[in-house]
Amino acid sequence: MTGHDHIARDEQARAILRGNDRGGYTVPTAGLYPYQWNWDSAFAAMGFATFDMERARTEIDTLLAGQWSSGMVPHILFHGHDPGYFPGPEIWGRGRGPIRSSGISQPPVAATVVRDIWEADRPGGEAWLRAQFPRLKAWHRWFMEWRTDEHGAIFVTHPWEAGRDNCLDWDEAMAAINPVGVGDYARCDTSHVDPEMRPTKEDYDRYVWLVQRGRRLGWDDAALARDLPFCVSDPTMTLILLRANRDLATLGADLGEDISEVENWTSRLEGGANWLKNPELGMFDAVNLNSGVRTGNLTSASFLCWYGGLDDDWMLGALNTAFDVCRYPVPSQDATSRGFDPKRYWRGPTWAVMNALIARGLKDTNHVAEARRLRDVTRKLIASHGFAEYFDPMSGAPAGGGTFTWTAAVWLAWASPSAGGE
Ligand code: 2M8
Repeated sequence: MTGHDHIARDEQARAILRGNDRGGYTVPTAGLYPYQWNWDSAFAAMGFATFDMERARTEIDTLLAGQWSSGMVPHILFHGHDPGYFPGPEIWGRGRGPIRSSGISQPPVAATVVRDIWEADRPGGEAWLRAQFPRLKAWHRWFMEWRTDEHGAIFVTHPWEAGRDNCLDWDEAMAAINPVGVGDYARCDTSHVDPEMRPTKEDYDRYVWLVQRGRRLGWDDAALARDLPFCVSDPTMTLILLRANRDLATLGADLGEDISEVENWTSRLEGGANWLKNPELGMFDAVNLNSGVRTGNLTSASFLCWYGGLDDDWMLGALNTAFDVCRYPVPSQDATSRGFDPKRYWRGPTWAVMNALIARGLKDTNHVAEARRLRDVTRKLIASHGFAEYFDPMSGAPAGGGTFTWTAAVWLAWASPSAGGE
């Protein structure tokens, strides 16, 4: 990118955020995802914070307003009804929160973004932070209560919970589910996007079957926990919560709160994160708790180790390999592996949003050159191929939805030359 080309891109990115703004919350992209998604919203706030701090604070406030009394913050908030998305509120059921929602959560990026927003504008944000802190703490407590395995790693009970819907990490656990009685349903995603870029019908049968089961049990955590047909410890959740929890402790200390409980969670999560390192193969991978099998997949979530504060030489070598093999790393699935599919969603494509998290971790653990390299390649990717949902790691071809909120947000906050920083 030369000269002032990025100024036009910045303007486009801001226009995407404004265009996807539905009044207090931002949709990931019009059509394909017409509601408020949890971690997308945290990234939207990060993007808004570069030009409209008040709007950034509102985004977080609206997200956390959907919190259930258990502390869980749902992965989708259905503020209205849009027949263009499946499965919508009528499939998830009434749920247990003040706003109609899904019954599962998503990666808790929010506390980290709240810390960024707070540190960028303390005078304007104190009352807001005081309101968000107890909500964030209750949400983290819910993870520790209902989603922590015996080692301290966070497990997911539905592939949608980790946000990496159809990644190879779920294959074994998904194959063990027999989606009996799932019935007929009509998907909407494949009318918005090329089916080659989306999960398969076999995947969707199981996604829907798991939702039907949760609804039948009234989304009651205790009832659900008695037998979890899908239960996989996951590096995305574990490493993101680990970092978010440290950020929550910093926020609590700033507010003069007692943070001992939060610090205990951090120690537990550190144990879990270390346990996710595959002792034979070297990467951080997922573990199917129902079979005890480690998945052995090197995914973009593996590279979140630095984001979680864990330094790792093996992973640094793997990052260099990803740069050698792909024009636009980091692929969501190791591009040298048999299961790699450069177009299909979380089974190969590069996601700018994951790159932003990976680079942030690299920078914080003093791998400044690698962080810069990843930023530069992501800058080139977005500058040449636009604000797509995800990209082919070999050619850079855009895939999935367009005018995507989180891609625009990470451009503004990190990848654009205007974002500054290293
Ligand atoms: C994708 O997931 C949704 C279900 O939650 C879907 O495919 O319908 C994932 O990429 C997820 O991580 C993301 O939050 C969501 C909205 O961008 O889309």
